[in-house]
Amino acid sequence: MILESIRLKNTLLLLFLFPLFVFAQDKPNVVMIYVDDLGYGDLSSYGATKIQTPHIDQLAKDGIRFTNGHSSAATCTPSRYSLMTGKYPFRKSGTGVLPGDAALIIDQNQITLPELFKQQGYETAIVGKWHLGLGNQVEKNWNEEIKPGPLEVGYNYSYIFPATADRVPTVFLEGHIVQGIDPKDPIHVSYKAKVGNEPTGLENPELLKMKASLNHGHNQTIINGIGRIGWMTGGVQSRWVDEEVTPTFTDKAVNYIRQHKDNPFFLSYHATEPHVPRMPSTQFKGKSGLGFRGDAILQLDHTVGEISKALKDNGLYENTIIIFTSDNGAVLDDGYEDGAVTQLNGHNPFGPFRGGKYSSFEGGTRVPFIISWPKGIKKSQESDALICQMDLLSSFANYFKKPLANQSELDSENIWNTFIGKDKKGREYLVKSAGSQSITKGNMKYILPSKGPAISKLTNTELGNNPEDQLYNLAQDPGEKSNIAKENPKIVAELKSLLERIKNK
Ligand code: NG6
Ligand code: CA
Repeated sequence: MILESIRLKNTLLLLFLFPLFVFAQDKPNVVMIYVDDLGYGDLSSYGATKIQTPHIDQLAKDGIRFTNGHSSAATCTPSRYSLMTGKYPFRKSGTGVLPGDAALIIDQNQITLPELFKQQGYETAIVGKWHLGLGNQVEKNWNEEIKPGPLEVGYNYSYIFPATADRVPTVFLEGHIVQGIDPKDPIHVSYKAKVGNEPTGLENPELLKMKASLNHGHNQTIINGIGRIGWMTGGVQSRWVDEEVTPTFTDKAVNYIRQHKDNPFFLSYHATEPHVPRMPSTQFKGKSGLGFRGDAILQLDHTVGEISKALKDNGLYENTIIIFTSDNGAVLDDGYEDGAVTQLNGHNPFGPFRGGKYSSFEGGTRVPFIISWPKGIKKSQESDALICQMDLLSSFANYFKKPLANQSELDSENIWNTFIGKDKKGREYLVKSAGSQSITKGNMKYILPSKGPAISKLTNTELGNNPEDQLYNLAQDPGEKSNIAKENPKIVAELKSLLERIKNK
């Protein structure tokens, strides 16, 4: 009798726990590998022949490779803003490339991609580049807690650097705290005027281990032999050594996976490669034969391999969704003499597209976009559906069956079935922000007239600016060589008014 009642109790307990157990196990982990300035043609899975990226290519073999995937903008901050909030960057002013001392630009009361996962019981973390601002104002004390930041907009854990690797302060923050702060050597940062009396690239070029390109402005405080944008003094113990940045981030990501293997997690790994300054670790220096930019891509591929391995070693790979994409297209000379131009060796980072980072042409925003999920996506698929990174927010909300309260304000669309390869159709249209805005609908792409320069003198990029309307048929002319606006006034008018409507939504 007693025995039976214990048995019954156990059965009831099991019945009660079973659904929880199954559900917890079933939730896929998500690893978002968001990289910096990687071009459409930079991966062997996207046609590169002068460089091999086997670990990233493996993700495509284990899932789906998109050929019409986009960031919402051709630079970092606005693309990241969209990824986080599901909104076009032009909905908010101040979403252009931020200086290293900028305040947080994400409204804490709105849903974000990591917040969505948090609401579903996930552990959420970001490791890597941030570039969305920190604190409530520009003037801040880097030697005390700095907030709001990633922890206030959806992440439970963060290990980041504030802006870009070429901007001061060149420090890591774990949560709210700069690592290695020392009250005897406080950090000061300014983007207005020199602080302290440390050497700058402008005054002491003989101290540089990598020269800055002419006129780019990477000639302020020298850290680790590299001139930066912005001035910094103090915090010697906090400063990174560029060669160690990626090994540090990789370790953090791998440890995070190990430590969270029993709970569903959303991990954003925001790599710094191949953004400038390209200063790979000794293991990769000189390895690609394409200069430091190529070496940085090999280093990135290695990290992706380490992340995949950590997932496999912990039995998580099958049920982890890995999303791999880049915040904008490729650029060669973005501020330093690092061999990107002189040792290009026939490598084509732009693939079949015109323009690159900063450009309204496809090279600005059409980027590698791969999703692997062995348990949920058929292997080795390819899709030419029009998709954008900002769609991840509404798509995951749909996957969790949690429609977003503010969906009507968002530009993010639910294209979940497209992301997992069940639907070959993506968005109907997409607006992209670069120098001048463009809209793509079906095969047709319209670029608004703009008086800006046709070519950036600094980076030698075709920016896509033209005082006339531009219309391209991307199916026939992916390289946007022949402007067919004059012959197609009706399509131009239609796309122009659609663009206006979206902007005034
Ligand atoms: C530009 C920098 C460039 C890079 C970029 C940001 C100059 C002339 N160029 O202003 O080197 O830092 O900003 O890149 O200062 S992004 O990928 O983070 O948007
Ligand atoms: Ca970038």
